[in-house]
Amino acid sequence: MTNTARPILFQTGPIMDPALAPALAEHFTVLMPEALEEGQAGQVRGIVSGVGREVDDELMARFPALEIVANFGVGYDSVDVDAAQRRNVMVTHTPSVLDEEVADLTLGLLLATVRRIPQADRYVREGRWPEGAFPLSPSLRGRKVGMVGLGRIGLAVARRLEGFGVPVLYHTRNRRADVPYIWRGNLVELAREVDVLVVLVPGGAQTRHLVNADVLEALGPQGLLVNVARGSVVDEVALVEALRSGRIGAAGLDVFAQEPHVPEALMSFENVVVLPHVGSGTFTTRAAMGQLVVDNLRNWFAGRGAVTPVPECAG
Ligand code: NAP
Ligand code: 8YV
Repeated sequence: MTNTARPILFQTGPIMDPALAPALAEHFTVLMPEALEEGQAGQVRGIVSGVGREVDDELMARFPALEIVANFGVGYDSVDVDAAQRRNVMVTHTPSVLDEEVADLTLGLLLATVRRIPQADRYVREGRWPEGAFPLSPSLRGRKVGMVGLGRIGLAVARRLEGFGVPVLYHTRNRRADVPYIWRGNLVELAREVDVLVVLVPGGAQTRHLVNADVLEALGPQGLLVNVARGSVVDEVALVEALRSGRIGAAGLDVFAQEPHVPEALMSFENVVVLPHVGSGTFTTRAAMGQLVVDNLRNWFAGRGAVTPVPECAG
């Protein structure tokens, strides 16, 4: 039978949505790591987690009454879903509500990288304009874009790219029958064929270093890499080397392997634009994500099941 008492949740750390804490506090007792007292672990029925904070078997083992892990974010690579399933624990995430926002940011990052917008801004602020005009930049005109991943967000990016008048190709494991874009089953072949790679696949073991030295080599000296997925998807050492040797032209990065640490080497390149993982980072979209976390937890504890379970836990 469902326990209807005010459920106790463990939150793995701070989450960047001002509305989330009060919304959770309305329905649940939320314990932060520093507030968890001896003897309370046995009462914890849910975990609220966020990107970059591991929810592994060891953490779940601390909470014998655990029923659900609600992840604030669509990407749930920091949650050990296999371990959760072995423990009969539901895992939820926040798909769809952030697609358009992340797609906007992706286009912004792409344009910022190819047209060197942050560099031009620095040029003006540093008072260098009177010395002469800002150097000319590469162009998006006449170039092809290869999507690495064409799911919810990738598709929203591809649709925007149609408006920019550039051909779109994509690489996924499964060819989609419902899109007009050309599919390539081999990522190196795709990289050879396009000028820009936009990475939007999930993180985790399956995609670790999917974008490796061979892919970067194939992208070529005029090629541009945009990564909004997870830092783990790109071999950062290979990326630094490709930039150092001019084997690729530029990179725009919203995500990194060891966030919030960004390798000094990456920041030393003038042709690299770095962002602090802000793909979904607006008031409205973070609030929508927070609301979905709350809805998942409320539905679950009311005995109505999860609203947006991760695919492994659905059905
Ligand atoms: P999604 O709808 O599940 O789409 C994932 C896409 O990746 C699918 O097209 C899938 O196609 C493809 N894919 C999965 N594994 C692959 C592999 N091994 N090789 C090639 N393609 C693969 O996910 P989404 O909602 O678009 O989100 C994508 C990711 O973006 C999230 O998981 C998250 O990590 C990241 N994200 C980042 C931010 C940010 O702030 N920077 C915000 C939101 C999301 P197949 O299954 O056919 O391979
Ligand atoms: C994060 C994200 O959730 O949804 C994802 O997978 O990467 C982002 O939306 C956000 O940065 C909060 O950590």
